[in-house]
Amino acid sequence: MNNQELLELQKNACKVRIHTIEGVFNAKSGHPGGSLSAADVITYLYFKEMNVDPEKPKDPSRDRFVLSKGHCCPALYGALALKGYFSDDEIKVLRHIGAMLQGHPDMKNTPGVDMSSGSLGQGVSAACGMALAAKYDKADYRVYAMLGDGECEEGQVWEAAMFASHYKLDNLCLIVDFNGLQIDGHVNDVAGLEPIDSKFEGFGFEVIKIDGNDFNQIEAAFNKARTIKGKPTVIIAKTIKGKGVSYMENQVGWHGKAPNAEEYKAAMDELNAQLKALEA
Ligand SMILES: Cc1ncc(C[n+]2csc(CCOP(=O)(O)OP(=O)(O)O)c2C)c(N)n1
Ligand SMILES: [Mg+2]
Repeated sequence: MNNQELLELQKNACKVRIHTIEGVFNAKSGHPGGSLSAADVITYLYFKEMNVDPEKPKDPSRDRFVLSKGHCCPALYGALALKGYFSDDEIKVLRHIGAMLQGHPDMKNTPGVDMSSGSLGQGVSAACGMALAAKYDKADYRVYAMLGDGECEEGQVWEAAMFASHYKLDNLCLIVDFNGLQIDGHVNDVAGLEPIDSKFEGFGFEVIKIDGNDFNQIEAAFNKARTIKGKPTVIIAKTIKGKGVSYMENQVGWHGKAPNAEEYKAAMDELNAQLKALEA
């Protein structure tokens, strides 16, 4: 990608992070850490990779995205708002009673959300079903699903992985947001996944490992994934949990906690400074 494209993606990712903090602060609850780690990949999907149109959120030919780690919806909502699926005002009432944007994605009420999720492990199975449906329909849309590394401790993920390679779902691309942390601590201390690449290879996947906070690597990975035929692809995206808000980075305590007023100001000051530097 050229420098201008890179800059636009970086600005959008920064805006997605600002929406994330804004939403979680106003909700007084939610999951900032894994939303911030995933913001770059989600931004890339909506602003470069996927064939989607906010004017036609149900277009049968659109690419699909399933946020299997549904608790990280503040980043998804941020990207959808930025893309024009709904107004920014919705972000400010995230998780409020009666509001459209709830604590986990709801496909029935939120334009742009292709699958309800939040029960870890289930979204990836739904994504497999969507990819198989595309094969039956001879449709050429692609299906993307993002999982957490902690989520990969769920047995259902591996059942879905087996299914995806059995049915040669080369229209399916999984992304593991490998930030090293889950709810209770380090993934390695809870139930380690390594070597995750040979595990997925053993399950019949093409495996691509990248720095998931680097847009050039993200682009190369998605471009390669589109060339893989006869098997599904997984992108292992090494990321930093809390990325962009320095006091949240790599801190397990920011998995599922809202910042207080002082912390909110510090986070917004930092992200707004990043945005200003990109806009300069
Ligand atoms: C089936 C299920 N069990 C438990 C939870 C509670 N839970 C929410 S987030 C989380 C940890 C997820 O860690 P990870 O997948 O690494 O997410 P990230 O680091 O990206 O936030 C857990 C256990 C859940 N949502 N679903
Ligand atoms: Mg994690």
